[in-house]
Amino acid sequence: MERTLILVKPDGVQRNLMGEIIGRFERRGLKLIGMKFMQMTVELAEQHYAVHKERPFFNDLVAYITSGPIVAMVWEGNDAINAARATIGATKPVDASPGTIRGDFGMEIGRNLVHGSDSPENGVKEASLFFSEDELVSWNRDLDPWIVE
Ligand code: IDP
Ligand code: MG
Repeated sequence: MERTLILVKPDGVQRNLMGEIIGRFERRGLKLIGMKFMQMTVELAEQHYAVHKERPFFNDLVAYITSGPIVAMVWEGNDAINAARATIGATKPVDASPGTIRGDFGMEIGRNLVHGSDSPENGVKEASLFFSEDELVSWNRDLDPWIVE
């Protein structure tokens, strides 16, 4: 079972797309195990995006992700990483397929609405950066036999 950290970035919140974006993961069949509405600090943003520290866009990225509140979530499932990234679409919204979140709602790479972890290891690591283990909920979903074989 994989975990992925999903963020509705500040543009998603400001554009009233929270429900729309969350609904896509929910309808896909991923299982929500943690959620919070929060303001990221610069410290957390720098930790979360540490791999991009040397990139020219790093400062803009930190400014963007801390520019307003976000929704942080952990979703669980078999192949949760790939499923979530397919639902999110390509990093550059103009290259993202219609039907994906970025392909349906985005225009620019610096306003691409949503974050999803890129590997199972990073899913676990990023989830623990935003959530303590006791903030994650283990629960039985009655629909599971209709979603998971
Ligand atoms: P991802 O979000 O699809 O995993 P990454 O390459 O991990 O994409 O980049 C992290 C975030 O950094 C992107 O979602 C985007 O917000 C921002 N970003 C990536 N490349 C650029 C760029 O060339 N210019 C501005 N922002 C960028
Ligand atoms: Mg990434």
